[in-house]
Amino acid sequence: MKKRFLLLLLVASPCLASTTRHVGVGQTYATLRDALFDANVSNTGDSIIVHPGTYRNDHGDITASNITIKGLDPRPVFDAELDSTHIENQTGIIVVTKTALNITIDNLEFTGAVSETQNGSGVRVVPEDSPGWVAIRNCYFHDNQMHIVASPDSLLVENCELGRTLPTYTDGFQHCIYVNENACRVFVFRYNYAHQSHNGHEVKSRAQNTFILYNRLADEDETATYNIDLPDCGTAYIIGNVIVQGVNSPNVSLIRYGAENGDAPGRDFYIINNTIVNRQGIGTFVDTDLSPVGITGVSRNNIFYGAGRLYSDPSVISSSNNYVDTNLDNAPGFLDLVGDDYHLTLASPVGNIVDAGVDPGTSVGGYALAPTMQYVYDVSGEARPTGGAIDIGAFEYPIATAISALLLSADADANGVRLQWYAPGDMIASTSVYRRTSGTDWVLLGHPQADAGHQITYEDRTVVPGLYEYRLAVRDVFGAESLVDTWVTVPGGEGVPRVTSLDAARPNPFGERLVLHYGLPVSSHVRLSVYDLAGRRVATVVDGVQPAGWHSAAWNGNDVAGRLVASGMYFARLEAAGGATQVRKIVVAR
Ligand SMILES: [Ca+2]
Ligand SMILES: [Ca+2]
Repeated sequence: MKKRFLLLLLVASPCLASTTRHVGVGQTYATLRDALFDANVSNTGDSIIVHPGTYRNDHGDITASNITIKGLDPRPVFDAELDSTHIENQTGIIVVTKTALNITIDNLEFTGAVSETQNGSGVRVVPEDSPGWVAIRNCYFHDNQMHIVASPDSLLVENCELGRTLPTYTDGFQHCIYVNENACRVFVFRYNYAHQSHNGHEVKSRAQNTFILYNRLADEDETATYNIDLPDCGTAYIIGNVIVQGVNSPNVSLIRYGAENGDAPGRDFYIINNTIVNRQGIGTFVDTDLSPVGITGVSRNNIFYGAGRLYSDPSVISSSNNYVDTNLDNAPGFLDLVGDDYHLTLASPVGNIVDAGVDPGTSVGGYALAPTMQYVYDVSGEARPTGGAIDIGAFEYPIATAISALLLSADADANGVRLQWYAPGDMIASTSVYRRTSGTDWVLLGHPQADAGHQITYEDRTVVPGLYEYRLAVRDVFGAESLVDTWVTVPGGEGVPRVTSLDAARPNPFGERLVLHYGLPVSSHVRLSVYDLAGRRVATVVDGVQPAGWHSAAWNGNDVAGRLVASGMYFARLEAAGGATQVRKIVVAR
């Protein structure tokens, strides 16, 4: 008995290992359908790698659990070719059935899904009261009748674009995503760009708990009805989104809660730190008409931009610290209204939007409502920067990624000065070059443009021999500024000064580091020292033979023993050949 049992174990164990199956031209499987068939039969939690390419009329059901389908870049395209015979059972290109738990679909494009029932979907998760989860990430859906119809126990959709949905022959309601049963306990939708739903909603959810976090939901030119529809009530978190109602929306509400019944158990919703834009000029931002009694809403730290009623029933909503601008006059100082980019800028009012938010507190269920992330165009997210108090709206100002310019080179000869900087990024709004001397204030010289390699070059031919400081100021589109300062010595005609000279110290007073510039007409032994008011030498900065020309040397404020000297007045003294001596006053201030 023992022996036979061991043998069985040996035979059975290799089959328990999960298999990685490759789909594509020249791979083991030509179609996803065939790979799924084998993965379903082996039922060992397989991974299916889809190689780049366009897969026409290739669709399949997932019946086994723990399956991962991942596309390699560039993202593979599944095209159902707008043919209703190309979709199994009139449902979706990928169908997750009731027996398939814990499924991941990653980095695929879905298009052309149509069916006679008008619910042809990119991904369909058959609604069933079973305990599994489904994760859909990094996918691109467009030109399907529906993009995602799904009600697993838990559903995560992140970093996806859900574009235009298709008109149907009855001109039905075609949603970007529809969580169609309240058997779904948790639905998380984050870092997505859902737009142009034809007659439908960008997000429709009957889930018990819906989390719509850090997305962009925009009607654009389509006839989308609601940006967000939560017909069964439930607990809903709408945090950090850009929500835009377009001019062609036939139903002039943006967020709709409880329109049908109260089948989902929760009765509370939270609208926090969104930027909500109404291009219609009429309508209702948050519509709770027809909702059952006992609902409560919280609305905080939102920007409501455009005319319209804020709430159909203000009595059910606790509303505070929202910014309302009905005029479409860009009083909030948005970055790019045409491009639907509602980042704040230097023009955004401090105290009304910037630093004007409040801690939104927690939900009835104890969920912290303050945004921790923010949306990144088009399908990403990032940690929300912290700058003073929280700002109102979906974005914190300024963004964390201000342009940082670097000096590449500074060359000077008798003809002038040539400076080159590097300023990475595509968000440069302006560049300015300034110049000053020790005795003059900044003078604007010009606005050189960055070249394609992000390099900025400026030549100054208006200088006479001497010492100059140049400043490059790069301002980004958010109003943040990066400064690069540099000192340049312009030599005389021979490149050699006529007399021994020690320029005024800079900066002066100084705290950490002082730069002394001096010129030698001939090669000589040089001693550059620092003395206190009592005439004691406290430091020797230079002591050696140096060639003719312009030189600079730095003093870090340490005495001969390496200790920081006390604040106060000192003298720099330059001694060179022929008894030439120059003295300059220094002030140390720490
Ligand atoms: Ca609407
Ligand atoms: Ca702030």
